[in-house]
Amino acid sequence: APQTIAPGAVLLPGLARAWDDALLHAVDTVLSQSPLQHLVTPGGYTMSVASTCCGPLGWVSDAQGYRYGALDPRSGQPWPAMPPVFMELAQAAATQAGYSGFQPDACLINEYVPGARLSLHQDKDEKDLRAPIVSVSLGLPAIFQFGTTQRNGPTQRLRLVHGDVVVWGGPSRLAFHGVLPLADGHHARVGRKRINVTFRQVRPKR
Ligand code: MD3
Ligand code: FE
Repeated sequence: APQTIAPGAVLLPGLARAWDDALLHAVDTVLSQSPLQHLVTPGGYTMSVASTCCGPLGWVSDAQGYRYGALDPRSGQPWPAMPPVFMELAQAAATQAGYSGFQPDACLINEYVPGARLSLHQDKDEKDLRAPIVSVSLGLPAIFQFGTTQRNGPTQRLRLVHGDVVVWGGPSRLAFHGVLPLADGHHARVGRKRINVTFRQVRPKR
């Protein structure tokens, strides 16, 4: 059953578990076209998380800064298509969380190996901040940290396991969030890693 974890943020425990085979195949299809890479931040730090994208828009980072763009800068080609199973799960999750009409145009795939982490940040480069972000966790469990719209506000921790889906909308959409260093372990379907897939609506809808 859906669980509200913060204003506008809804955890759908295990929703993606029934789809995991199809999701993991879809991840492999995307990675075969646009492999994972460790992005370098505009400040010159190489991220411990490896990432790639699919769908009309992808997340690009270089000396110019961060932005969404239609082309994978490595190939000069459009990002791989969003696999249908991704779109179906993202829309089902948004609907179950009470956000109708979710039309994601960007999908980020993040891979965490043991020790990888994501420091506290806000996602605010999407034009339509009324749309939620849908996140799907696969593989090893992670401790997710989230706070308020103020960097130094109070934070909560949430353990996310294989198949969990969280829909972050409303007042939680601009909350600071991050992932603590991944603990070592082995997952029967995914191996020694965690895969997180996020769906975003970047272009304003009309
Ligand atoms: C809460 N990824 O890619 S997903 C990211 O587990 C990112 O890989 C994390 O943060 C991960 O930007 C967390 C959950 C998530 C994504 C976006 C959010 C939570 C969010 C935006 C606002 C509030
Ligand atoms: Fe984020």
